[in-house]
Amino acid sequence: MFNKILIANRGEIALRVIRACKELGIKTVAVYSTADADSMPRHLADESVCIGPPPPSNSYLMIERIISAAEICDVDAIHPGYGFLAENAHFAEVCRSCNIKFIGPGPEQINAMGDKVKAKETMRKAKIPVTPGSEADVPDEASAKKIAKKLGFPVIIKAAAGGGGRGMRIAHNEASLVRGFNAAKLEAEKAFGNATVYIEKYLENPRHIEFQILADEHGNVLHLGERDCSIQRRHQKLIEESPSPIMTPDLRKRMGDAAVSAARAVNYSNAGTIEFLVDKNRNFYFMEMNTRVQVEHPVTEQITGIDIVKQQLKIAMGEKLPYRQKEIQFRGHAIECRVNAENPHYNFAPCPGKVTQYCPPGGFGVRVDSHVFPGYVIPPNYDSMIAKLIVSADTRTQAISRTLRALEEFQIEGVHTSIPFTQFVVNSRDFIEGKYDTGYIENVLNSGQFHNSSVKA
Ligand code: MV4
Repeated sequence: MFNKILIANRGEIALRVIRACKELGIKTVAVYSTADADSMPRHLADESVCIGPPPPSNSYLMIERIISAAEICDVDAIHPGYGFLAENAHFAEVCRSCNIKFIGPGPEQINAMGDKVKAKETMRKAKIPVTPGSEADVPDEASAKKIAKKLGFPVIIKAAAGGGGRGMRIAHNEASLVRGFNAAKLEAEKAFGNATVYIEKYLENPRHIEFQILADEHGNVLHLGERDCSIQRRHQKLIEESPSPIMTPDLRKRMGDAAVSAARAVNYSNAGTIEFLVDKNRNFYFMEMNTRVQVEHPVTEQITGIDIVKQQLKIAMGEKLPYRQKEIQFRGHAIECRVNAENPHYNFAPCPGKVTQYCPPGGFGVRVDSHVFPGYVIPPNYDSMIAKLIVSADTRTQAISRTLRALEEFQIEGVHTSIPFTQFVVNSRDFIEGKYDTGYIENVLNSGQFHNSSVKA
């Protein structure tokens, strides 16, 4: 049993973890940078420790300071949230060596999934469909050409240490392949200190559908259904929903089984997400696994009634999952809209600063996860997400009406937000009909119907 844990994060997810701890009777320690001295997580935690100046590299990424705070406060465990150190195997290792439980999988599982080439290899061996492509690192231009010829253009070049879209290049012919291969290697070396790349057949405008899983330390693995995360701009998700408009009971069974096998293949424990690409013919391919709680986890909580963060804590305390797969029921429909402090009319430029007025929506089926309050100053140093609106209803149609109602109610003044753009998308015919893929937002912006200074006419 945990008496006290430290939350190595900030913003809404720090608050989300503190709330789960309070309900479980676990005391909390918030760590904060000087930019977050006047923040909700700091004030709601039982104790707080300043770990440095605003830049993440000098605060939320400083392993020694976080471990020092954990030792001084005598915590049993650390919850990393998402981002920052959440998928840092070295951090998980340091926690282990200091006898502090890392609330996540072990460094072995983080490593196994962090290297995307290794992860795909493991999945192939576990008979899970993976995107066709090179079965190992691609060492040089000559082998890149050979693999591309075999796959047929277009192909996509990805960084083995990447994920989330960084360091990717698409090639439609041999000339762009050679350029893309070298550019991807350089970018990967710079961004991840690892120039290893691999090549896949490029699927045109797939859907991004991911499965939430929960796995305990006793070998029990469950999936909590899918989230359709195809509505994204430059690899930043804007809207997530469950169920996916294209899901069928048969596809859910097959993808769910694959997701559970993926977790078992690496002896996983904790909450996790298996990401798939799904093509026009509903073929699905394993893409990567995220070994953390995700931003969009509330969508799944709303349709299953399961508190994923509490389950993470219980799993880390050594408890067994309290359900079997057949007991998991999916009820109704949930949609999450991320609210970012950015100007959608001006190339989505970040817009930090003081929130002079803040009045979130409410009512039946409306949940807002946010650390913002009137007078809060959004620091320029971190991600621009300031709130998540999660709406649930019996049907997708009702969830869309409720989302539009709630977005209309949401009053944020002092900074620009992504709300007007989200309203435009949720109101669009193709979204309403569930006809969208990962190219959707780009198409909406290129259509010129939403005024955006950066997009050429
Ligand atoms: C792909 C792909 C098409 N074919 N791989 C983007 C994020 C990174 N994790 C992998 N990504 C993609 N990989 C193949 N073989 C298209 C994407 C992709 C994408 C995937 C999910 C969500 C949004 C996306 C937007 C553009 C490209």
